Amino acid sequence: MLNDTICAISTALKDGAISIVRMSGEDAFSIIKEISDLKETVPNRIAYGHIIDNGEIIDEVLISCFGKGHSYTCEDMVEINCHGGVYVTKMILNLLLQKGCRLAEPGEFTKRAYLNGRIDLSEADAINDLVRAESDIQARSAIRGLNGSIERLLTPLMDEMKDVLSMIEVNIDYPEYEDEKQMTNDVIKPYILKWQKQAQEMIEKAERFSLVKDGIDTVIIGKPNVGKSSLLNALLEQDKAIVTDIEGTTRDLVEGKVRLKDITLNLIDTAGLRETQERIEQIGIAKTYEAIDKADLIIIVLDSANIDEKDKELLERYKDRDHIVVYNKSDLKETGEIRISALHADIASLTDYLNDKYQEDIDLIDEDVLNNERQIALMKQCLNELDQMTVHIDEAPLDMVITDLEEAYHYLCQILGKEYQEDLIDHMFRNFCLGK
Ligand SMILES: Nc1nc2c(ncn2[C@@H]2O[C@H](COP(=O)(O)OP(=O)(O)O)[C@@H](O)[C@H]2O)c(=O)[nH]1
Ligand SMILES: [Mg+2]
Repeated sequence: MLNDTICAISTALKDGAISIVRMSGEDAFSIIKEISDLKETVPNRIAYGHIIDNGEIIDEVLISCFGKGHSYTCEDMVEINCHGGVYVTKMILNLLLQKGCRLAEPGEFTKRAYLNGRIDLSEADAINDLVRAESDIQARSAIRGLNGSIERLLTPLMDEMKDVLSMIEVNIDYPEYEDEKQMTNDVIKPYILKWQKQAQEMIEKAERFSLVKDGIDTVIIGKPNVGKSSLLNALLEQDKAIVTDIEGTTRDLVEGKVRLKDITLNLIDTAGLRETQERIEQIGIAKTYEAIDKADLIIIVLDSANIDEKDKELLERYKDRDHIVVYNKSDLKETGEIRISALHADIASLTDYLNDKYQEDIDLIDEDVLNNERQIALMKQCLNELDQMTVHIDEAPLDMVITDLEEAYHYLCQILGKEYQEDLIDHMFRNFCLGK
C-alpha cells in the first residue's frame, strides 16, 4: 500500500529535549491541520504551533511541512518537533493514528523514497549503514554510498554491457543491415574478458574493505602458556581471560572486540594447542580448530625464551593462511621481528604492524567500493555468468550469448534495485529502524 498515510516516532523513544514524529502520504497536510492550530500548510517552512486534542493543548511544537517531490519520501510529509517526553510523544502519535494514519513499518519511509525513485537501492543500503555506523570508517563509507558511489562504480560497466547487448540485438533482429557492426563471438570475447576482470577486482576490493570496515575475525593461537590470554587482555585493556602459569587454563573461547586506530579486530583467545587426555581441554582444542577455520587472520604467539619443534610445526601448518607471528615475553628474551611483552601491556610493535598491514585496505575509503554483503553477493553472481561465458563463448550461438549476458546485466541492475522484486525489497527494508 503506497497511498495510505503513515506515521512513526523517528527519534529514540526516551526522555530528551525534543522528539520528532513523522507523517508521510496524501492526507499528511489535512491531518496536521485537524490536530493542531495550524491554519495553512506552507511547504518547506517551519511553523510554530500547538497540538490540540478535544480543545485542549497537548504540546507546543514546531511543524515542518515538505511538499511532494521535496521531501524524504517524495510524498507530502510533516515532521512534528515536540517536547521529548515519552508520554507526550506517544500522545501525538496516537492522535495521528486516530485520524487515520497507519503506523509505519521499520524502514518504510526509506522504502517509499526508493519506490518513488528518489534514491536507488544502494543508497538505501547506505542510509541504513549510516544509522548503524559505529566507527569513523563505517560512517564515511556510508556517506559515500549515500552520494551515489555504487552507481558511479557500476555505470561504466553497465553502459558498455548495454551497448554490446543492443548491438547483438540489432544483428539478430535485422540481419539484412549489413552495414551494422557484426557482433561475432570473436568481437564479443575481449569484452567478456575485460568485464570479468573488472568484476573480480570489484569483489576483491570490496572484500578487503569490508574486512577493515566490519572487523577482522582474528584468532590468537599457540602452545599452552605462551601468553595468548595475556595478549587478549592487553589488547582489550581489561582482564577478560583468566591468566595463570598452569597449562590448559583457557578452555572456552574468550571473545572481545578492539578498535585500533582505523581497524577493528574481533578477537578470539583459544585453548593452547597440545596433546592432552583431559576431556574438557580436548573439547576446548576442538573449538580452537573450528575458530581457526573461520578466521580472517591468525595471530600465532610464541614464547621468545622457549621456542621448540611444536612451534615450528604450528608455523608450518598455517604458513598459507593470513597470519602474524608474535614473539611474546620479550622482557625475558629478545628475538624475532614483532616483539611484545603481553604481561607488561607492551604491545605497540604488534598494533603498529597491524595498522600498517591493513593501510592499503583502509585507503580504499577514498575509492568507490561495493558496500555490503548483498551487493558483493550479486556481483559474484554476475561474475559467475561472465565466467561461464568465457568457457562457452567460442562455440556458443549468438542468441545463447545474449541470454547469458542479459543475466549478468540483470544482477548489476539488482545491486541498484533497478528491477526490483517485492520480497527482496521487503526483506531489505525490514532491517531499518522505525521512523526511518
Ligand atoms: N615474563 C612474562 N611472562 C608472561 C608474559 N605474558 C604472559 N606471561 C605469563 O605466562 C603465563 C601464561 O600466560 P597466559 O596468558 O595464561 O598464557 P596462555 O596459556 O597462552 O593463555 C602466566 O604466568 C603469565 O603471567 C610476558 O610478556 N612476560
Ligand atoms: Mg590462555
